[in-house]
Amino acid sequence: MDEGADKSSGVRKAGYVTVFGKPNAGKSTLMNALLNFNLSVVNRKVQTTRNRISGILTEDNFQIVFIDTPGVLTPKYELHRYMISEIASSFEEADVLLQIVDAAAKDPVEDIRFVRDFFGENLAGKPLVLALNKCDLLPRANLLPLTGKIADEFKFNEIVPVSAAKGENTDRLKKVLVSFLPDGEFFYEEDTLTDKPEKFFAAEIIRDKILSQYHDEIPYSVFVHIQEFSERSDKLVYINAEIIVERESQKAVIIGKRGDSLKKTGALARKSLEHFLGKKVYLELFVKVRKGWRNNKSFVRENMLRNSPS
Ligand SMILES: Nc1nc2c(ncn2[C@@H]2O[C@H](COP(=O)(O)OP(=O)(O)OP(=O)(O)O)[C@@H](O)[C@H]2O)c(=O)[nH]1
Ligand SMILES: [Mg+2]
Repeated sequence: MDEGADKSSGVRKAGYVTVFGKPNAGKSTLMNALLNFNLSVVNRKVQTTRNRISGILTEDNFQIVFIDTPGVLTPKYELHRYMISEIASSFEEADVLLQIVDAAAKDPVEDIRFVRDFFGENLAGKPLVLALNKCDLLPRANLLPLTGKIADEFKFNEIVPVSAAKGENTDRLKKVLVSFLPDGEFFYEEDTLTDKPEKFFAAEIIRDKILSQYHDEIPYSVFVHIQEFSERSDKLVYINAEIIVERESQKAVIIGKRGDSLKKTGALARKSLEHFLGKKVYLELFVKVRKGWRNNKSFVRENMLRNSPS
């Protein structure tokens, strides 16, 4: 098998790889591991990723444009329908499909089936690779029987066991993906990491702090809108963001007594933003209520797209 691009011939390979699977399977962790950069937000909670997010990996003779996607779920809200449409559109542009499953989940075979059935025909006609993730949590003796069972039930071009969190076997996965890339010129400059603007990641980083700080409905009910993102100098960025929630009671929780909770969110977010942007950040946060926004089609379409062009 031809593994990787042939250096001596100078032939370049380039293509899009869509990473998809159930919520919390480790899609964002895996993309970050392959990029060697924490680009996409990772969180213990499900439904962390809501948009498709490109992460570009360029090495000597190949360029992979990874598309991290939201977890596949039965949609209950307009927001979910938007998330599903993001996954579907990233299948269209994909050259290789990379399904990922949590190997340590209760029933990984059922999880694979759920996603395969959900998209059916959309998955046909392209190389389909399975990353069997979280192998660090799986007793060694269980790996072979599980791989065998999956290979019996489904058609995959390759099944690669990995631990995205520990970076185990991700080099092997990368080689497999490169072997399926078409020959072609690079899409982006070699030092490009993503096609999403910094402003998008700023909103994600702020939302991540809220996901980690709160439980129940709040993580799912929060939308972060960046009102202003301006470089005040080459060392300082000013960010003004609105945290939008669905109910007054959620607003009160996010603000907290004397604004303590919001201050904590702000301090944590500022630290991560400074790390991500490599600059000092002056951050202002405001909390607003937009009743039931998750089920408001025009709000979802308008704001998800406005936050996340491309
Ligand atoms: N032990 C272990 N944990 C992992 C591994 N990969 C991811 N995780 C953890 O699984 C959780 C979910 O990871 P994410 O990368 O956010 O999962 P996702 O599939 O992008 O989730 P959504 O965006 O919500 O669909 C996080 O707590 C990760 O740290 C792994 O290989 N081993
Ligand atoms: Mg994710």
